[in-house]
Amino acid sequence: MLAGLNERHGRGESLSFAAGPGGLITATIRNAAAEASICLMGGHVMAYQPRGERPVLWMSPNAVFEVGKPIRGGIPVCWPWFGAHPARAELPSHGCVRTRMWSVAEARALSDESTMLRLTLADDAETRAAYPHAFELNLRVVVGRDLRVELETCNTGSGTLAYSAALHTYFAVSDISGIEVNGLDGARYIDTVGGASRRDVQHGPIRFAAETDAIFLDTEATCTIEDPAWGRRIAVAKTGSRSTVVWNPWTAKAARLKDLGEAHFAPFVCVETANCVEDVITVPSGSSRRLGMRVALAGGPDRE
Ligand code: TA6
Repeated sequence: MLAGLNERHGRGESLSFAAGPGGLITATIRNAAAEASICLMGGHVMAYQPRGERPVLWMSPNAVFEVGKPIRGGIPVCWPWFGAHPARAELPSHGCVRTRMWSVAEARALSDESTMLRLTLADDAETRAAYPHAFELNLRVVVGRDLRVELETCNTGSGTLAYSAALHTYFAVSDISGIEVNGLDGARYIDTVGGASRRDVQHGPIRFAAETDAIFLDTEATCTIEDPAWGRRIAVAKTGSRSTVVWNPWTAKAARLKDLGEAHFAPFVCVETANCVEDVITVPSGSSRRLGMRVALAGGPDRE
């Protein structure tokens, strides 16, 4: 399989496929602007690092790399539900596609500084048992000076699709207690810490001093992660998304997550480009919708 993938879609040094962590087939992209790795399981962007910069995405040192198990870090693709399934507790959290093997549909060097990989996943008996609809998902990843990720949902069935989705991105930061997230001032949100569902409105930047798990609704805002200790700002712009989820487990929840651990809650923050809760998406038969994110580094407060 690997030989076939490299024959059909390999692009020399700039894009190759190999067995990655846990033997999972992983695409490695290297171009003049950046490096990235993408696991075919889950269509999961695991790493992204512009040349001369620190890594932008974070991966848990205790992440599990096994077929059928979600990967703790990078950009998990949550679809067609977000969080716990609304009616069936036995189904996995965050949908049924982040642990499935996706196929490589297209690979292209757009320039010597930009490489595109498109992965795809269609419904099968397993997905239909959890979500009884026909669909085709396309995940387009463009790796360059910035990172663009777009999840396209195509309704290939006869009925209307209704789904929630998220690009559940783990961003690498110096220390969660020293950063802030801007862009959501005035946005309505649901505080879901401890299973709550308390609604409120955000005032000013989001700072972190405890478990934070907030679903911001009806917002198309670009968020920025200000990291003065690293002198950098990560801008997360989005298209086709009306929800943004901001999450850090802090100590107690991190300790309960075997693939995370109490010692590792500080170096990341999740800012997730999503459509969930009342921002659920409906797609008529034969139509499609796209959820997109563009991640770019800019100078932080201390850098030009
Ligand atoms: O995005 C926030 C959240 O829904 C949290 O409640 C937490 O459960 C996190 O996702 C991670 O979920 P996972 O199923 O990947 O452990």
